[in-house]
Amino acid sequence: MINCHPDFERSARTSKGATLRIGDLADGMTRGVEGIAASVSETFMEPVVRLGVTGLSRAGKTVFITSLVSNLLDRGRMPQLRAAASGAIVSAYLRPQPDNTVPRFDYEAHLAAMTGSEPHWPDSTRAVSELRLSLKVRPGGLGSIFGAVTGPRTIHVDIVDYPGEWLLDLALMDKDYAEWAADTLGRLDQRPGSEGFVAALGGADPGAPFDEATAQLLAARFTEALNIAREAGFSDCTPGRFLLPGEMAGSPVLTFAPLPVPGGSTPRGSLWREMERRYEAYKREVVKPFFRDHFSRIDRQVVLVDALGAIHAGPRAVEDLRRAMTEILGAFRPGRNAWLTRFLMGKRVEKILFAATKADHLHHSQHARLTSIMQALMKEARRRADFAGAETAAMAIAALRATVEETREQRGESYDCVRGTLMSTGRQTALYPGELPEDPALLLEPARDGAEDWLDGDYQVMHFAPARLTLKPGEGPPHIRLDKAAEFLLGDRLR
Ligand SMILES: Nc1nc2c(ncn2[C@@H]2O[C@H](COP(=O)(O)OP(=O)(O)OP(=O)(O)O)[C@@H](O)[C@H]2O)c(=O)[nH]1
Ligand SMILES: [Mg+2]
Repeated sequence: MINCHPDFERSARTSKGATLRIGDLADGMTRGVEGIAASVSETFMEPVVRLGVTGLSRAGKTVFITSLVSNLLDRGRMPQLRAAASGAIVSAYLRPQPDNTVPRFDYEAHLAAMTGSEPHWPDSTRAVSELRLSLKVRPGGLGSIFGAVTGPRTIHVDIVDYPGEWLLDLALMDKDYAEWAADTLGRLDQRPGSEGFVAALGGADPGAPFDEATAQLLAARFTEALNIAREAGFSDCTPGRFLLPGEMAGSPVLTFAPLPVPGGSTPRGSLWREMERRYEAYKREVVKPFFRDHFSRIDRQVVLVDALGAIHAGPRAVEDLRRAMTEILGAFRPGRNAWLTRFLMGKRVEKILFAATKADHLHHSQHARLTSIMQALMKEARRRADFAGAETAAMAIAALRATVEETREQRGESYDCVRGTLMSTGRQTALYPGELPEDPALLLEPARDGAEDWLDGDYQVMHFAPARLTLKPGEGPPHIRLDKAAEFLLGDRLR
C-alpha cells in the first residue's frame, strides 16, 4: 500500500443543553449590538468578507495566509482565480484591520522569512491574529461596459488566523467535569507521553482537601502529556489553551487536570471540586468568549489539515485526525448548541474548504489520492453534521511549493519523486515519498480498527526547506492550487 522504495534516500524519521442562563442572555445581547453595527457598515459602506483560517498546530496556517495574501497582491500565479485572470481585480492593498484589540497577522515578517535570501519557515504562532486585504474590483472585468459605468468597488477581506485546537474545545461545552475527565483518562493508554501524568495521579487523592501545589503538579504533567501526544501526531489534544496558553499561562483556568471521581463523594473543598470549578471556568471564560468574539463572525472558512503528517505518524494518528476533523467540522453545524446559536444570530458560514496542506511532498500523480482522503474524512464529518446549505469542498494544496518533480529510473522501474532542500542536511535531495492508496478506505479502515502500524509498509516523513526564489514582478510565491482554493473561498464575491 504505502511503500517507500529502499533505493532512494529516505528522509529522517523525526516522527512525529439547552438551559438558558443570565450569562448566556447577556452574551447574546452584546453580540447583538456588534452584529447590527457590522451589518450597517456593510450596507452603507464597503462589503467585508471574514475569512477564517484554521487548522491544528503546524497544519500550515501561517504559510497559507502569507502566500495567499502575497498571491492576491501580485496575481501572476493565480490563473484559476477568475477575477484575477479576467482582470476584474484592479488592485489589492493591505489596510488597517477593523478589530483594534486583535494582534495583526505579521505578514511582512512571515513573507520575509519565506522569500528572503536565506529562506526559512515562519515561526510558530500561538494565538488569534488578523489581517485586512482590500481589493478594488471592476464588476465584469476589464473592458466590461457595466464596470466602466459603475466604476470599481472595494471589497475588504478580513483574514482571521486561529488555532483549530480552540474549535475542538467546543466538545468540552457538552461535557461536565466528570464526563470530560473519564473520557480523557480513558484515552491515556492509547497515547505516548502520559507516564509522568499517570505517576502524578497515583500520588494524588482527588477526595483530599485542595492544595495548590498538587493542582500545579497535575496540570503541569497533564500539559506535558498533551504536548507529547501532539508532537507524536495526535490531533485531539484538548483543552486547546493548554497547548497554546499565551498570556493565560499559569492562571487558574489552565491549572486543572482530569481526575477520577473519588470513591463515595466529592466533598466541598476537595481537590476534585476545585478542579471541577476550574474546568467550568475554562469553559465559561476561555471557550465561550472565543466563539462569541471570533467564531460567530466568520463568513468563509478554510480548515487546513496536515493529512500527510498524520499518515506518516501511523494509523492511530489518522484515526485521531478523523475524529478531530469530525469535531472541528461539527462546530459549523447550525444549531450545534443553544448558546452558540444565540451568538450566531441566524448567521452561518457560507463556505467551508477542507484542504490537505503540503501537497508538494507528493508528485502530482498522487494529488488526486490525497484529495480522495480529504473527501473521505469530510464525508465522515458530513454524516454527523448537516451544514445546512453551506458549500463545502475538499482539496490538496501547497501554499508554498518547496519542491520540483522528477521521475527517476531504477532497475527498469520509474519512480515519481520530489526534489528539494532537506531541512536535516541542507542538501538537495530527490525522494520517493511512497504511494498513497487509491482507495482511502485502505488507510481509514485499519486506522478505525485500531491497527498499530500500516500493514504493507511505511510512509516517509520529509521536511523540505523553502526554496530560494527569484520572483518576477507581478508574481507571488509558487504554490499548488492556492488559486483554486481562493476561487472557492472568495471568487463569487469578486465578480
Ligand atoms: N513543503 C511545504 N511545507 C509546508 C507548507 N506549509 C507549511 N509547511 C510546513 O509546515 C510547517 C508549519 O507551517 P505553519 O504555516 O507555520 O503552520 P501553522 O498552522 O501556522 O503552525 P502553528 O502556528 O504552530 O499553529 C512549516 O514550518 C513547514 O515546515 C507548504 O506549502 N509546503
Ligand atoms: Mg502559525
